[in-house]
Amino acid sequence: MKSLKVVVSVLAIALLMVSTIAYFLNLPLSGYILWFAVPLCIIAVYLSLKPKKNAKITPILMLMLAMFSFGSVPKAFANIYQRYGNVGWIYPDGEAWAMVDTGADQLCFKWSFSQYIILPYIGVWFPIGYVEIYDSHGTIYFRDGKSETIPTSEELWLSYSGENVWITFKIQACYILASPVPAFLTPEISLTFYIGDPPSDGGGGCPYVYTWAGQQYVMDNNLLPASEMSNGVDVEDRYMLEQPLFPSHQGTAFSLYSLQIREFEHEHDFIDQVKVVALDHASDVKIAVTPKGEILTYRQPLAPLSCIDNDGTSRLNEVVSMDGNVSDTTTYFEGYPGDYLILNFGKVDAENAKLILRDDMKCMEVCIEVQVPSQTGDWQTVEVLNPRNYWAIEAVDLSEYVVEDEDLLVRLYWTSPHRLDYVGLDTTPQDIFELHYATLISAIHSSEGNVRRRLLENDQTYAELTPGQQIQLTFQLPNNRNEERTFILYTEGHYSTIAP
Ligand SMILES: [Ca+2]
Ligand SMILES: [Ca+2]
Ligand SMILES: [Ca+2]
Repeated sequence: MKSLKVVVSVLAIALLMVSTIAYFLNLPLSGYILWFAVPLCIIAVYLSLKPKKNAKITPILMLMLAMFSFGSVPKAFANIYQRYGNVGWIYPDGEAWAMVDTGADQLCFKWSFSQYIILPYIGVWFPIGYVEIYDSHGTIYFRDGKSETIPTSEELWLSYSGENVWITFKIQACYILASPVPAFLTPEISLTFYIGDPPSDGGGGCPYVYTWAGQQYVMDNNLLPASEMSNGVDVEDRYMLEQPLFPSHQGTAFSLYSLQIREFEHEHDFIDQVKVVALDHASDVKIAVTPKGEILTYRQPLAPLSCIDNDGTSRLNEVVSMDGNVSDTTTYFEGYPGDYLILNFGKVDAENAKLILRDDMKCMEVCIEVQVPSQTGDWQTVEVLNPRNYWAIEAVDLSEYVVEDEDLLVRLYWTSPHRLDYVGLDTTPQDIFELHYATLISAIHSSEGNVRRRLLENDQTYAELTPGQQIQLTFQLPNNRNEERTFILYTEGHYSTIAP
């Protein structure tokens, strides 16, 4: 026992010395060496205290160290829509500041921390932190404190171009005294920007859903679009997630999934109920949901034979493929109130006729009306679509409007501005899929704590969001045993504009 203590102590001291020398000579890997030295130190302290009465203190010290290491993480958020902006965060004795200038295609990240030496503790300072800059497509810049020394102050400039992305600047600089007691810890500082234009909804806000994409949350789309016309009455929303949603925790039989609902500005959201449904299916089957909540499967929709707008111009090229790029007007059709498209799908010799569309641009008024010819030779509206801010796929079941030996004609009528990227008709029979209702495990509101109970039932007991607030939802689902998993988010509630 005594020899073990000697070996551990000698090894710990030796590693500490090597690491100290490496640190002050600015050699790499001093952080890695300390990863081994610190636990050895703790074990050595424990072994030497064990025969004495104060041995019980050691586990408490270890627990304290662990608690400090996993302490809460302050974050600064910024939703910067203009072409230039900055956000800063100051922590006692530490400072981080970030700036995005899309005009000059430049990012700047600046930080400074002071180094402390607290006597009488003897030890070394070592950085276990990191600096990271990532956008919603991947990492732009990364430095790891374990393999190099992170400077205590730096001004970093990077060239960058791109729009409509989130950029997060993160720094964690932990200078820990290599004794069982942490002397100085700077919690992670995170600064997040949104680069791009504000959502094109005429100045109003609305709740947005974010999905956990493995590394960070990514913005998916706005929720409850029909609330714009509901005058404060609850509406239902069924949204097939467009962005990837990865498990935040993968178990052997069950997995956890995490979503966030955020409100940026102007609106006061009242969310009565949220549910997530997972649909597991083969990879050659696709899923879409109708505004009424019917789940339709499709495979290869047929393009219309013709697609003529109200000026008599063919718009087939714009709507024949899912390639909508907002900065390329040849990839979509943009309609304004009173505009329409008449689609001819020819004779449909099948029991199913599922119209699959992809559209965007949320608006304050009633939206795209889907119409078929009526008995009187007029057009009758069979469904109303409420497009969202970003491209989303929707479906309308037209099976009952198919007339044998007659061309299937569909008119899409615009009552407010929207873009249409794609429209096609799928006539395949319904495919099989496995449906799972997810269990809501928790719903953590950014200022009110767990609001899960309020979101379970449609009972007019709401979780409310005001600008700057968010709710983090965690759902549990059995693991997917099929090839693909599609998620539908159901929300029920409404939002109203806060008077400026
Ligand atoms: Ca409720
Ligand atoms: Ca298109
Ligand atoms: Ca309700």
